[in-house]
Amino acid sequence: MARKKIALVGAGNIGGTLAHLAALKGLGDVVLFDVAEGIPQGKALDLSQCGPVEGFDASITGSNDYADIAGADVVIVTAGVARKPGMSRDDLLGINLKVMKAVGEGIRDNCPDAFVICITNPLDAMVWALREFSGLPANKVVGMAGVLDSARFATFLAWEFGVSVKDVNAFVLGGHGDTMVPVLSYSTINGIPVKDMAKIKGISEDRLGEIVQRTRSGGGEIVGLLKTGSAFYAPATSAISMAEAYLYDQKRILPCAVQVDGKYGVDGLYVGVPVVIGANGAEEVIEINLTDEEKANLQVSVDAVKELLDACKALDSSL
Ligand code: TXD
Repeated sequence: MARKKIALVGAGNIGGTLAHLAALKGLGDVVLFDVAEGIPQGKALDLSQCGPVEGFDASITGSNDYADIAGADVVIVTAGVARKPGMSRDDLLGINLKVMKAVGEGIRDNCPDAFVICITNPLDAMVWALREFSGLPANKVVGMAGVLDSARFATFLAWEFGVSVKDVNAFVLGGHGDTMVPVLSYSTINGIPVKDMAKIKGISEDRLGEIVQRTRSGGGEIVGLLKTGSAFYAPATSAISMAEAYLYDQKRILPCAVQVDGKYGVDGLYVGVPVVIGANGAEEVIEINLTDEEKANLQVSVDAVKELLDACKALDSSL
């Protein structure tokens, strides 16, 4: 059986970490693509030299030519620019929208059968635009945010309760950003609802609220510390878990940004919801019962995504 091919569009901090993880986990051969000349080639060379030490023999190459992503089974997109001082949200949206157009067309022309995972921010709008520009079926284009946001939530809960992260199952829905919805009612410590565990441990509702808030601003907390960039280890790990669910047909239920048609009162939007990921990509959106408060919070998140899509449509008349 031929090896799988993993194309990473964007060879920055997350792209490089993705390549390392994909090689370590033996997911397949890796192509790092970037518009910056030398960066993907240099990282590919450096990563290839991990092979003799780690004992992996995946081929890792760098490229500035879309032809090199031809036939990829999985494409993970991190291409784009980060917001810099003085840049408005619309400036950023305009630039990254153009990047999604180039990337979408590159995927359409070279690997239309791939499973595509978008990471570029603003996530919910960019994954939607990438689907539009690539023309791929919606089940094959998904966005990574929920796995990361849930991992952050799980980390903070494990620390608070003094238990292993392995026993924490935390759930975050909605858009990626300040409006995300950490769902306490579906979060458990090895099956014990978090709210019950909080009572057992004497942890107040206010303290749980602080943890929810820290999860919401989890990305910003890291940007504040790093100063020159955003998180990249956990975002890369999260996207790799989605790639594995697809490549190995694991049917995992993961919170991902997928096109929602009807469920959760949402129509034709990309929003973070629990979805079964298997060999057919995003196979089934799972609609869970939410409390009224969670429903209202999800609606705020959906409205924020809608606003972003309207801004994208105003910037690019082909959308
Ligand atoms: O949960 C999530 N979805 C996220 C999203 C969590 C963390 C970070 N998130 C976003 O991922 C972040 O806001 C960025 O939009 C992306 C990528 O983050 P990364 O930290 O990897 O950014 P870098 O290091 O700036 O890398 C971006 C690369 C860089 O090498 C550019 O040269 C390249 O993108 N780039 C392009 N590649 C291909 N094609 C085009 N047009 C292009 N433009 C820039």
